[in-house]
Amino acid sequence: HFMLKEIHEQPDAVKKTLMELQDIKEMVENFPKFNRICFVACGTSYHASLVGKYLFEGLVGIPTDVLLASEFEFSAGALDEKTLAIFISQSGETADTLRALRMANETAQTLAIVNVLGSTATREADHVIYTRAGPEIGVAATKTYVSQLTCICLLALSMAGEEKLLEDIQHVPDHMKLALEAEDQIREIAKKYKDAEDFFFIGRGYSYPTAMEGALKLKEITYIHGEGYAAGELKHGPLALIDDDVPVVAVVPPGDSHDKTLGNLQEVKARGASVIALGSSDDEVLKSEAHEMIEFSGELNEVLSPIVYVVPLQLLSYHMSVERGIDPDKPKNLAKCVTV
Ligand code: F1P
Repeated sequence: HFMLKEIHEQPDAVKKTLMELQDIKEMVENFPKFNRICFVACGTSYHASLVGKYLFEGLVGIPTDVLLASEFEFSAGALDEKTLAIFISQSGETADTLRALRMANETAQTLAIVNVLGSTATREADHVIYTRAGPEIGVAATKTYVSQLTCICLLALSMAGEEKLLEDIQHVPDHMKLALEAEDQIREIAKKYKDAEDFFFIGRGYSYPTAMEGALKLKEITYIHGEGYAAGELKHGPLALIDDDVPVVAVVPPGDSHDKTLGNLQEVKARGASVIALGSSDDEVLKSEAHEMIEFSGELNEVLSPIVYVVPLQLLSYHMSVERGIDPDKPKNLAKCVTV
């Protein structure tokens, strides 16, 4: 399958994206002082944008909105020349994204982060960064997502002058290779849970968009209902849906969000849920709480963790899709590029 091939190409895709660093630094040097960032995107590209909000508000200190392109005309508010509107799109041809880009071009500075060379968004935006993941054939986005995340990190870290994290990000492809080694374990997990009708994916902070992307991948190629939820929101209603038939995938890297997510994990376990946890191989407490534990190096900074932690979630959906007799390269009702 193209999808599996592209999942395995991800360390190389990120390596290519990392080569954009010098160009991004030069672009940033010539930027005026922006007082607002506004990300606009659809689908998987929207989840990459959500990570951007944590980076720009947490590290650069610029107020940042993230808008679904289809909602842009209703909720963008006032954009002016001090706003940088960032359009994230694999194809650069998604109709909703292009419509929003054209509206933003009237007032704001626009930047398109796109994979397909010469696509419409790259011709119409004021600034362009290419993700350089190579052509993506799989309908469900995988390697272009991690390349988008890498681009957004390079941009935010350059604007924030975070030199240490810019060094750390060079090691991300190695962390991704290690994550891919969990494939046999993930195939077994996929076999075990393939008949579940509902899944929850939970995380906090940088891991919340990862939870949403895990749920979207599941919906796209297995047709199983998956909810991506901020772990702290569970107690505001959705806990009522958790019982022993609902597996909960918990994204729990070491860092600021760790202890609180662990608390939420205990809440879902108390309702009988099976917990599939993603966390550090040093995390003995998490291991003792989880029914299944997918392990990562503890050295990885939480800020960079979204690029790596999504990998086993893509593999999980892929293998569940195959186990259910579905062709993950031909998902029903999903086109590679949505031009309407
Ligand atoms: C956005 C998107 C993809 C998804 C599918 C449909 O596309 O939602 O994330 O995988 O292909 O379109 P794009 O604007 O990033 O090209």
